[in-house]
Amino acid sequence: MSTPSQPPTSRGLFIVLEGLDRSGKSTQCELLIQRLQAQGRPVKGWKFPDRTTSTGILIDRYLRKEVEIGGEDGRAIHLLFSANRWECSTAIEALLASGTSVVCDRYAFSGLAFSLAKGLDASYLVPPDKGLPLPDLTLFLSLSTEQTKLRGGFGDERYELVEFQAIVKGKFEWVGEEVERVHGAGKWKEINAGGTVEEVKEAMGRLIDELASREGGGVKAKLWT
Ligand code: FDM
Ligand code: MG
Repeated sequence: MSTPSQPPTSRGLFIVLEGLDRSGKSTQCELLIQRLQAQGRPVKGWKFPDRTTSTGILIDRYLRKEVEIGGEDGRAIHLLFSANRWECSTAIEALLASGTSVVCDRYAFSGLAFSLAKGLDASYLVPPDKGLPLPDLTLFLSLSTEQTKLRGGFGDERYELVEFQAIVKGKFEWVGEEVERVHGAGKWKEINAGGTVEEVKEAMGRLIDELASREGGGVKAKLWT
């Protein structure tokens, strides 16, 4: 007699939140994690740059302006941010395969938008991230430059300048179009982050529930391929 077969574990959902500083990403990541948990899905939060890994420790020092990495030329630091993702990619892939969903605060799209804003070319920037786990959905929390200014409270880290953030915002628009061109229209959704915490949470929740009802589990695919 054969043993009853286990139902196959459905793959976890890989959800990324992107947006400018002060857009409420971290709060909304937390709320999304709570929502998925309440639905009985195992879920883990992640954050890029992951400042806890070997490359992340160096990136953290770079962002806090304690060290220079390549100076004005942004190529070395771009590769380091990408390496930081690769360093974590096996662990993320294992979580997803085991049925745990991952909610990630920033990913390769920040890498692309920020480095594009420094004037580097996409043909240089995209290849290092090619083959990373592809998110099932990326939510872009969009906030006008004016609203960003009103929220204020930028810290002292590198890139935390209103003028630079405005350039990054424009680059994110291009990145979103590129995601849709390469991976299809459903993979990138813009959310108006100008509402209250509750409103943004509800708008995101609707999209996630829709994704979950469509996919059940996530779909294994690779970024930019
Ligand atoms: N950033 C983040 C990059 O420039 N490239 C990347 O690949 C990633 C993931 O690092 F200004 C930038 C974006 C932000 C800074 O991010 C640190 P947090 O979310 O403030 O830790
Ligand atoms: Mg920051």
